[in-house]
Amino acid sequence: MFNYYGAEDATEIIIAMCSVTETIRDTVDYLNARGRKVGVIDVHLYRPFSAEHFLKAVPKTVKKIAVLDRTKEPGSMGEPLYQDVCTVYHEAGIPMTIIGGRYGLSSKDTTPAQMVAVFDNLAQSEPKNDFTVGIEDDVTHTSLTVGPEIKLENKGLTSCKIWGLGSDGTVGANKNSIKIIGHTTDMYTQAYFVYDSKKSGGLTQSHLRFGPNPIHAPYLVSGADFVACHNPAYIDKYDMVKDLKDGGVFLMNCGYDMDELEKYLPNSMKRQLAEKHAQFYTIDAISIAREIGLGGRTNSVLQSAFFKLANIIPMDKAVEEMKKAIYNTYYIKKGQKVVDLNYAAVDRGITGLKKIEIPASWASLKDEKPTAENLPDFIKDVVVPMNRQEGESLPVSVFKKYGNLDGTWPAGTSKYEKRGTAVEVPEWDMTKCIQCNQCALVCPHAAIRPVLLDEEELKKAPAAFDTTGAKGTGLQNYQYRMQVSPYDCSGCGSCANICPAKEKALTMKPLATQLQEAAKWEFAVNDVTVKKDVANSKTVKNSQFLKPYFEFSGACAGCGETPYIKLVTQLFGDRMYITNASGCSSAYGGSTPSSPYCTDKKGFGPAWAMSLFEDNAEYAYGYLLGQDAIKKQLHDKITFLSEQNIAKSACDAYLEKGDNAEVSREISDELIAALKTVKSGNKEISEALDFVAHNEEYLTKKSVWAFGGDGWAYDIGYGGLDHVLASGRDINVLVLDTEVYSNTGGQSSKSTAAGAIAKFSAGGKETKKKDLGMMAMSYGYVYVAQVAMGADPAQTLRAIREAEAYPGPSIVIAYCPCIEHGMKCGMGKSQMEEKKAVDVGYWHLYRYNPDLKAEGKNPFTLDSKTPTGDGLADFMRTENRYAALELSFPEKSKRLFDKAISDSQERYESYKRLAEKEQ
Ligand SMILES: Cc1ncc(C[n+]2csc(CCOP(=O)(O)OP(=O)(O)O)c2C)c(N)n1
Ligand code: SF4
Ligand code: SF4
Ligand code: SF4
Repeated sequence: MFNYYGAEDATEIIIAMCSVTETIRDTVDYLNARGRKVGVIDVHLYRPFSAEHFLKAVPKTVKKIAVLDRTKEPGSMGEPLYQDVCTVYHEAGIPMTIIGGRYGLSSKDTTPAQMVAVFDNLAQSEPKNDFTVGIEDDVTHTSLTVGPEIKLENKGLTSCKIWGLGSDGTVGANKNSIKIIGHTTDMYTQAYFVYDSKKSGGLTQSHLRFGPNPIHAPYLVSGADFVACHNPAYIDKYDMVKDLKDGGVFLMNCGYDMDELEKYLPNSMKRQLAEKHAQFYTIDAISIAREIGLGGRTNSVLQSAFFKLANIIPMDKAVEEMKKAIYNTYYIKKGQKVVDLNYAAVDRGITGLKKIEIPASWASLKDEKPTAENLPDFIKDVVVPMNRQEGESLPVSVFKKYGNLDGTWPAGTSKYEKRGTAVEVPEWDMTKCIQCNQCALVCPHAAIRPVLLDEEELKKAPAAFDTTGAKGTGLQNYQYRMQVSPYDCSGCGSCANICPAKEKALTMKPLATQLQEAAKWEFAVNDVTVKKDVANSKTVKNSQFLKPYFEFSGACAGCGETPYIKLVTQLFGDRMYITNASGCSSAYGGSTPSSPYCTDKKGFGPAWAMSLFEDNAEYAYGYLLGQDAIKKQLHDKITFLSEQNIAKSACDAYLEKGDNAEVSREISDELIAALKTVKSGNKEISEALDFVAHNEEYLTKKSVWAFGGDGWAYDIGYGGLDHVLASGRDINVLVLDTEVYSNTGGQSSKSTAAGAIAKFSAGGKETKKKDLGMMAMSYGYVYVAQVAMGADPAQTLRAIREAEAYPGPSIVIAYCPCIEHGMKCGMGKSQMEEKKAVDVGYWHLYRYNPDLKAEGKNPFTLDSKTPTGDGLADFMRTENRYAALELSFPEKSKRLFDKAISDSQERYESYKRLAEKEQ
C-alpha cells in the first residue's frame, strides 16, 4: 500500500503518488550519496487510506514530511493527500512537522532539481508550507527556488530530442526507431511525445531515452546526446541547441551550404553549437524525398540519418529493421511502389549526411537584436516566449500585469505567429482572375483576401502591389487585388483548386519564392480600409470584402470546418458572443497563446469562450440571459432619461431601433455621444447616466452563437441543445458536422452514417445517421438549415443570414470534410468533396424558416437538386472511411453500403415530401 524507499535512518521524507515518485527515488539516491538522510513514500492504495499501514511504512527516525499533491483545491485547508497525512499524525497523537505543496499543474514538467528544492525546503528550520514547485510565483510568493538541473546517474543512457512538424512523419518514425532499439538490443527504452495544440502542422517534440539500465525518468529530456531539427522553418523559432549536452550531436534538416548556414543560422544557435563543441551535421531530406518521389515525406530519410549518427546498433541491422517496418506499414495500405520509395529513402539517409566544421569564430558571436522589439508588450512578453516553447519560465506576475489571472486572453494573437509552414503557397495572376472571391471564401486560414483600394490608398501602396480595375456593380471606382499572406498560409491548395477562372488565376509556388508578399499583406490588411459601400453580406463575392474576425487558426490544412466559422464572423463578428463546445473548433479556436478570434480597428470583435463539452448550448443561453437582464435595465434607464428630456431624440431613436441589427451600432454610438455631453445635479438622472455609460457595450444588438461538432450536438450535448432550442429564445447554433469526433481521433457519433468505419465502429457503423435537423424542425418554431459551402456557397450564406435574423432559436448544420474521412483526393479538395456529397445525395441542402409560416408559405425549402445518377456508392469509395470497409469486409460492406444508400434516399424522400407539402 505504501512503499518506502531511501535511507533507513531518514530524517526528512516526501510522500507522493504516481510517476513523480520515480523522480523522487532517483533524487533520494543522489542526495543520500552526498551525505543527506532522505527518503520517499510512494502511496499505492489511496482509498481506503490505511493509517496503520502508513505509519508502519514511515521510518521512526523521520522528523519532517513534505506531502506533494498534483492538484489544487481552491478554498480548502490543503490538498487531499496532505490533509490525510496530517489527520493520521493528529489522530495518532504523534508530533510531526508536515508541510504540503503542489507540483506539475498544467502539465508542468517535474524534474530532479525541483525535488532537490523540496528536500532543501524541508531541511530549513522553518520550511515553507503550502508551497508550489515548478513555477515562479512572484505574486503570492509560494514557489520554491529551484537550482540548475541535475543529471542523475544512469550509466550508458543515451537521450535524444527531435523537433518535428505535426504530420511530417517524425513522431511515427521515432516510435518505430525506439521499437527497433527495444526489439533488437537488450536496452531499456523510453519515448514520450509532446504536441502543441495545433490540429496538424504544429510542433512535435520527441523525447527518447535508451540504455542498459532501467530508466526512471518521467520528465522531459535535457542535456541530450542527440538533438535533431526536422524542419528548417524552426531555425530561428526555437532554441533547440539549448537541449544539447557538451559534445553532443546536432542534426539539421536543411539544404544549406556553409555560406548559407553563416547567413541563416541565428548567432545564438551558432554560438551554442561552438560553445558546446557540438558535432554538427546537415541533411537535405526535403530535396532527397522530393527527388525520390516521396514529396514532403522526409521521415524515412531522417530516421536512417538518426540511426547512422546515434550509432546504437550496427547500421546494416538498423537498415534491415527499418525496411522491415516500412514493409509492414506500407505494403498492404499503399503497395510495393511506396515501399520501394521508402527503401530508397533509408539508403539515401545514410549517404546524404554532411558533417559541418564549426568555425571557431562562432564561439564569440553576439546575439542579434530581438526581432520582437516593435510588437505590442503583451505579445513580446507573453506570446513570443510561449511560441518559442519558453512559456514555462514566465513568472506569475506577467499574467497579473496583463490581466490574465481570471482566464481572459487578448483577442487576435494568432497573427503574430507567422508560422511559415507551407511548402507551397498560391501566387495570384491578376490577368486571369475573374474576381469571384471564391478563393477567399474557402480558405480555412483567412490567408488570402481581396482588397479594394481608392486612389489615395493606391498612391501609398508598396512596390509591385499590382492591382487591376475592380469589376462588378458599385466597384468601378476601386482597384482590386487578391493578397496572399505567405507566412499564414498552410499550403492546402483549396484556393487554387476552387479557382473557377478559365486558366487558373492561382498557382501554388514554393514558399521561398513568395516571401516578398509578406510586406504587401501587411499593407493590405492594415492600411487599406474595408469599403463599406460594397462590402456586405448580400452576395458571396461582396461578403469577402468584409473583415474576417477569425484568422490563422491552428486547424489542419484544408479543414472543412473553419471556412464556415470565418464566414459567420465576417457577417456578424463585431457583435458576436460565441460559446464553443470541446472539439476541434475549441482546439484551434483558442489554444494558448494563440487566439484566432480578432478585433477590428475600433476594438470590436467576437467574445469567445469555451466552457465544457456537454453544456455548451446552456452556456450560450447563460450569455443571452445575462445580456437580456442588462439590456432590460438599460431600456428602463433610457426610457427614464427620455421622459426627463435628456438627449431625448437620441434616447428615442435607441428605444425605437436599438435592437435593429442593421442600425444598432450607429444609433448606440449616437446615444453614447449625446449622453456624454450631459451633466446633471439630479441624483436619479446622474445614476441613470452612469449606468448607461458603465454598460455601453451592451447597447448594440448582440448575436449569440454556440459552435461545436457533431459529437457535441448529436451526442454528448444533445440534451442541453434540445433544451435551449425548445426555449424559443434568440440563440444561434452552428454544428460543424464531420460525422465523427474529430478532435479525439475519429470516434463514431450518432451523426456517423451506416457503413462508415470509425473508432468504436471498427467494423462499419450498423445504424442510420441521426437526423438532427428533422428533430429540431419538429418544434415548428426553430430555424433549421443544412448547408455545404462547396456545393452551394450562396445557399450557405443565405442560411446563415436567415438563421441570425430569425428572432428565435436557429440551428445551421454544416457538412465538414475532415482528415478523419481519409479523402483520396486530399484535403485541398474538401470543397469539391462537399459538392460531390450533395450531387450524389449523400448530404442534402435545405432551409426551414418558421417565419414563412406567418406569410402562409411552406417553411421548408429543399435547396439540393435531385441526386444525380447512382454515384453514391462511387462517392463512398473515394473516402477511406468507407473504402476500408470494402477492403476488409467485402460481404459486410455490400450490406452496409446498401443500407447507407437506402438511408440517404429515405432522408431525401422525407425532405421532398416536406418541400411539396401545402401549407
Ligand atoms: C464530457 C467530455 N467528454 C469527453 C471529452 C473529450 N473530448 C474533447 S473534444 C472531443 C471530440 C469532439 O468531437 P465533435 O463534437 O464531433 O467535434 P470535432 O472535434 O469533430 O470538431 C472529445 C470526446 C470532453 N472534453 N468532455
Ligand atoms: S493554400 Fe490554403 S491556406 Fe493558403 S491561401 Fe490557399 S486556401 Fe488559404
Ligand atoms: S478564385 Fe480565382 S478567379 Fe476567383 S477571385 Fe480567386 S483568384 Fe480570382
Ligand atoms: S475538423 Fe478535421 S480537418 Fe478540421 S481541424 Fe479537426 S481534424 Fe483537422
